[in-house]
Amino acid sequence: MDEARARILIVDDQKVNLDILVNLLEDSYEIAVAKSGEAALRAVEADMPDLILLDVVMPGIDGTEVCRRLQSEPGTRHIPIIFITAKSSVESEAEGLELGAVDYITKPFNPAVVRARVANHIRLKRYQDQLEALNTRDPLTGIANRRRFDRYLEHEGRSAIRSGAPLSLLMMDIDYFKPYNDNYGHPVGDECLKQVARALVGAVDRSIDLVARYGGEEFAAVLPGTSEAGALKVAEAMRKAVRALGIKHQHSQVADCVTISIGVGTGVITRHDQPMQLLEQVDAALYRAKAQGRDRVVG
Ligand code: GH3
Ligand code: MG
Ligand code: MG
Ligand code: MG
Repeated sequence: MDEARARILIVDDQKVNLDILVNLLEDSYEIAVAKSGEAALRAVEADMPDLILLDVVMPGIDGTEVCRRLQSEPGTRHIPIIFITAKSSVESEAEGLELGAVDYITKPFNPAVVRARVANHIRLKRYQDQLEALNTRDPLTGIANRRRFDRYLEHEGRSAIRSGAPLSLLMMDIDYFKPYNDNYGHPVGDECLKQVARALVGAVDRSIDLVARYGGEEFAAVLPGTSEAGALKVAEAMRKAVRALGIKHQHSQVADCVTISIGVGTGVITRHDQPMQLLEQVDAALYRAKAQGRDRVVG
């Protein structure tokens, strides 16, 4: 959630209830509505809201079940849910909160109280998003950090086991970066890292491909559902993109500009420890790329 208006999904099977809440909140938020539990789950998948106002009693998948399903998925667990319902018993309220809802509002409600509670939860959601960004983004380059890479690799490893699709990994390392730093200075080195990061991210075109700063002047990428031939192509595009930056490097022994070496590996994943083994294999390929002269891709 950025500075743009927060997005709220309102779920209720009765149009009159939806209309009241939409009227109450549409001046301050981007509103989406769903008239059933099924429609709510589809709406969340299509466009992740910042907050959900969820009716409990609905035919089909009811609010309790919607909450349970969203809470059980890592991708949707963080979306705050406020139950808004005519079920006013303390037992229902306790059940809703125990399911993980952040709040429980009973009908008939006071409009000012609903607005205030929604505003509070949206504020908390913004803090949560900021914390998540701090936790998963590299502060220098702005791209994913190692924590995010490790998490994504584990996640994609699990889905590769289910799908049987190949998983490819890349490891990139800037050539002769120590002499670059030593000669041009650390701030210029930092600027170089930013430009290289941007070039690497620009070389992948699918949103499921993740490029991360793995550490120092090393980067890594997860390419789900990608064959070895596809991964070699992406790696070559990255190598060329970094060369095309034309960052002057008079102390490199391989070119007069900044270059990178890349290790590539592809595996069909059948066990949970395989992605980490694949990463070690890719690291070994990177070392071969260095030994064979740098500025190259080795699979
Ligand atoms: P090779 O071609 O074998 O990769 O040689 P290299 O000089 O790149 O390898 P080495 O691992 O010895 O050097 C990595 C250098 O990266 C060391 C350090 O000065 C630099 N470095 C690591 N992190 C940062 C950073 O955040 N900012 C800057 N400016 N430099 C960094
Ligand atoms: Mg209802
Ligand atoms: Mg290195
Ligand atoms: Mg290096």
